[in-house]
Amino acid sequence: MERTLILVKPDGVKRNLVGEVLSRVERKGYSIVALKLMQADRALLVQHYAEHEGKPFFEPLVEFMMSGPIVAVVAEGNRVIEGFRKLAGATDPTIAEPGTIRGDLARDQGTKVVQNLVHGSDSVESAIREIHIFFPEL
Ligand code: IDP
Ligand code: MG
Repeated sequence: MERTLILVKPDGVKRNLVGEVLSRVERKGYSIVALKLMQADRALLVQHYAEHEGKPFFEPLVEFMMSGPIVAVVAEGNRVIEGFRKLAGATDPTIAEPGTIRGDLARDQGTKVVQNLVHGSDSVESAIREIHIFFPEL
């Protein structure tokens, strides 16, 4: 069965949207198989966002992700990687379709990094890599 890594980012936790995000995942029919509230440190985030190192938003992204607790989740189901990306919507919350997490619940805050509530793995390879970073015990 396919698995994906979902993160509720610090903006989502601060706005008390953890239940809203998890509810959408569960209502879609995916199962939550691991979950933790945690404070991510720089080393973990640099590893997680390695593909973005060198981009102008990289440092703001790491700072933002360290700005408060996050919720890390492993969800499971057939095509859950693609399915959660659809639930999340486009990276830019202004562009994200209404009906999606980002489209319904986030907007442009004028910050250097886009604050868009959630992360979802984008491929099978990414999911395996990212789940191992956040849940080495799995
Ligand atoms: P994704 O989260 O939709 O997969 P990625 O391109 O992997 O988007 O980017 C990771 C995160 O970095 C985004 O969710 C967003 O928070 C931030 N980000 C991506 N592109 C930009 C940008 O062009 N400007 C500012 N922040 C960005
Ligand atoms: Mg991504």
